[in-house]
Amino acid sequence: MSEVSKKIDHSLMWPGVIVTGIIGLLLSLFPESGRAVVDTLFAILTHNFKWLFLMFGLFCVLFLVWLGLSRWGNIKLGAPDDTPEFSTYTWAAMIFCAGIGIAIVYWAFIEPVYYLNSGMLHVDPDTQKGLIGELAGMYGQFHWGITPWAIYALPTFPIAYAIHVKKIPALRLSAACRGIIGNRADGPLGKLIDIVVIFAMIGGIGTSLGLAVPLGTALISEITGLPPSFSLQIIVLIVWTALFTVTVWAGLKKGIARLADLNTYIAYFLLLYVFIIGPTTFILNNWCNSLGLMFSDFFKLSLWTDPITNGGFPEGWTVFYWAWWVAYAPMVGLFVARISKGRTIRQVVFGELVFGSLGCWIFFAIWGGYAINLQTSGALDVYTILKESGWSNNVTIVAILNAMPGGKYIFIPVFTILCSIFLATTLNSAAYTLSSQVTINLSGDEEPPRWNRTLWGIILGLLALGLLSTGALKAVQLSSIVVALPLIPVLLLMVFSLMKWLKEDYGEILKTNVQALPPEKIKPAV
Ligand code: NM2
Repeated sequence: MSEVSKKIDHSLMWPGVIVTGIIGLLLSLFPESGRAVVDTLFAILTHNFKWLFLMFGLFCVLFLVWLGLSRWGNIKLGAPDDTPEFSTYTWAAMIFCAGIGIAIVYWAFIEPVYYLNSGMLHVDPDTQKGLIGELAGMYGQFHWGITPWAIYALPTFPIAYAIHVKKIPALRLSAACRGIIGNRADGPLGKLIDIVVIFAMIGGIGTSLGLAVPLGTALISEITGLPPSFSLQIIVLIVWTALFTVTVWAGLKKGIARLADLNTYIAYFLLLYVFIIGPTTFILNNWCNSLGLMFSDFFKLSLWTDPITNGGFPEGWTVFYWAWWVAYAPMVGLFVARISKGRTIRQVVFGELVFGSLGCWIFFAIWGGYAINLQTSGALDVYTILKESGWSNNVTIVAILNAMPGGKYIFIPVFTILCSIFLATTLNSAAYTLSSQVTINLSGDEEPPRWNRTLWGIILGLLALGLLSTGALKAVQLSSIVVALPLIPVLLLMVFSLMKWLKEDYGEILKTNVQALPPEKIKPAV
């Protein structure tokens, strides 16, 4: 099919484009009132729904572990003779790279520094220094481990089952709800579901861009000596968006893929760098300890709402993170479903939970461990830097990086390249997924029209501009929280749909033959 003849589903595309454009513009024009609205909305949503986000996160873990271990785990995502397309290593690496970008680079260094003084779990940072230091390591492993990966994994199964077993030719989430909503997937209900998904993607990416641009600016200003002003942020954003737009326009899909590969090597290098310059032993001891604390307190951490003192920790961290992963879950789910044909449900459940968590844990163990050690060993008072810079994450990250041997001339420049490539690849896959969502009847290997991809890139840039204008981290966080809330019922609907399909297709077979292969012929869903 040629590019021109591909049709855009306007009723899906315009709500997202227009609303995002308007929000981006309003926030840039009225940053002061924008900040006030953001504060109120943030407080209302997180306070009223923190229980929901936390329970949903835990539900994802429990459901998937049950699914993977149960007899349903034997079911293959595909036809009986389908085999996996990729080796397990490549597959795991692809899953990790699809789900992880600039965010981990950003938070791994700075997140534990906040924890060192946060009063989390009512521990007093002044009198219980040892415990708070240990918890700082633990929380990183918790917030970037099993639960987030379970949130990512949840939509993978209904989508994979819909496309590989039911052979539904639509790469949309409404299609994966068919088990329950049937042909209403083609009507207004299906449309509503897909619009919710599009907003979720936009909101999640807004958070990523809102964090990445100031960090990129701080790094560039450190290298060039230019002051990290708002105008420099805008320049960075414009240059990044322009670079990205040109790449998309020129159709350099291969180029982006190669950049993504290169980035994994850069990340290995930077992880090894810190691991070797050390404190190597502390990093290992602290990691081991953090995992122990996390596993032992897993349920408590998962459900801690701080209902009496309402100190804001669960809202500002756990709830925000869960929402952000929820917002990205459809995008990652669509991707992982596509690359997992021929694997069993069990393999995909545990592959995603184990490899995904392990990847994130290593970043936090090494970079986070390094930052904790700076503080607890007295080498650098990172917390005071954070406080005195007016809670500027970026100033603090740069200070942490500068404290390393070779920080200024080796680590920071390479780190800047890492951030830029991460940003370009995230933006690229986001624009790509968004435009394939609004293109009608796009099959697995077709490209959505490039004007459409470019338009999404620009709209996302505009949203980032608006979020940055408010200058508030809360605005950036809210972007994910608002969109994640309506997505939760959609994800649950998909789960019910999956279970209904599994029971219909395999319920009888699995009663007599636990190691069942897929039935020769599964009733088509449409
Ligand atoms: N998550 C992993 O910006 C990014 O790195 C994209 C963000 C959901 C926090 C993923």
